[in-house]
Amino acid sequence: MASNRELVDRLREVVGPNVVTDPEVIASYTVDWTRRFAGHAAVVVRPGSTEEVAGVVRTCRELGVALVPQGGNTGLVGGGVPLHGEVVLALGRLQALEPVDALAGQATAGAGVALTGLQRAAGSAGWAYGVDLASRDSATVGGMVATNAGGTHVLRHGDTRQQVLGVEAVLGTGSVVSHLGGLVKDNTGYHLPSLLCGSEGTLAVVTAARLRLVPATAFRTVAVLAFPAVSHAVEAATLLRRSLSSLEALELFLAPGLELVCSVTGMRAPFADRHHAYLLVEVADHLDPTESLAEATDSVGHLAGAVVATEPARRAELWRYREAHTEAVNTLGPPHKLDVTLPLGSLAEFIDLVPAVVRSIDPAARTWLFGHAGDGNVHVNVSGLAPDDDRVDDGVFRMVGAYGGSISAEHGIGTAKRRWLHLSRSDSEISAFRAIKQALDPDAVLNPNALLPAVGG
Ligand code: 2HG
Ligand code: ZN
Repeated sequence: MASNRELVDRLREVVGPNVVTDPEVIASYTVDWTRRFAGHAAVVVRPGSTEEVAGVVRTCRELGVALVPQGGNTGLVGGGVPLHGEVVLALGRLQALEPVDALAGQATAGAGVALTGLQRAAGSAGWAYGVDLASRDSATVGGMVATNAGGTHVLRHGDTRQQVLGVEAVLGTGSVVSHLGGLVKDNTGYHLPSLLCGSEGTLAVVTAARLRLVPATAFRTVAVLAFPAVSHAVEAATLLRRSLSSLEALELFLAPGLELVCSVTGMRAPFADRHHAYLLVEVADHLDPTESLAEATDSVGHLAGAVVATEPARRAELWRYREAHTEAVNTLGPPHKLDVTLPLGSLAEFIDLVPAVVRSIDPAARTWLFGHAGDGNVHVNVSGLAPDDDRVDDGVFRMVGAYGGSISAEHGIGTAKRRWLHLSRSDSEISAFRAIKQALDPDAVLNPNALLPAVGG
């Protein structure tokens, strides 16, 4: 094992002054956004090109030092922080954003480009990017590919995997794979972009991606619908999916979460009365979809109230009721975030039952539920637990498994869920994962604490 001095000197040969050793600067790279996952590092390295990333990976491999790739550090499962003193490979300097290929409707973006930067570039070329999420100002292209980020528009455009036509990446061996031509039809063997999407930095470091863009729409309308029960909101979501081709988002939140958001942000509640469940509906189209949204909403059963917004500032306000859940829950201390998917037929039952299951494990814990109703994806946030107390995580994941759901819908496995991977993946799938890891990262240089369960653990 190399000494720290040797490591720093060797990394400086690759990236010059972009090796950070100042503990105060390093501190922001070693803890995740929720503060649940904190580690330590002696070195943060900030390469400025794919070649430099390759040099860093080769150097670390040679010296037997592990790396944790990090984008905007917006991950929620502890997959991007150095839990055991790994070198942090910070990719924020990979800012290249080529002019949008307006003819193809595609963009090539460096790993460090923030989602808002990509969205702006697409918009100024008359296109849009199909993925959107609340952490858009900090989340980066590399991190979104590595975690196969989902977000609020999966219903219409799919997750990140469905946007990625090609990637450039550095494998754990240090060799560079690059396939950024953007051909839509290209059946020439294994599809590495699909494999690397969601691989959480365990197989390769993504340095750039070729992304498909989607049509930009001129009109957008947002409504928040109120219901007496979660099952009514889920039924409404299905009806709206069936009747509205302009549907872009279907988001769920509940009364306690809305009240917390209002008390943290100072916003007024959207309705004078308290309702149990709320569905945020967004439609977008080339022609104004407001009328068709109103018609579809008319046939929704058990509707207890509706507010509608077409004007951008009011639309943003309605979105804030839903998107501010994350920051509001964070004010209660580091939360446990259990991002799960249920088969739609069980979603309402699960949401109704899970707070009591959590309370039965820890009476002091509080459960906050919100998510993406159209995808069956609910974010079970639990406050009032010690960061390393995972009894509630265990109980909820087992419940999800029993319903035939997934223990990770869109945030990944990271370190938080690796010991429960077997609830969603069979032994032979996990063995196949290990064989792929062994082939692309034979010396386990890349993100050793994420995704795959510890051997014997
Ligand atoms: C969202 O849908 C994000 O807002 C974050 O996926 C979810 O904070 C969370 O648990
Ligand atoms: Zn989400």
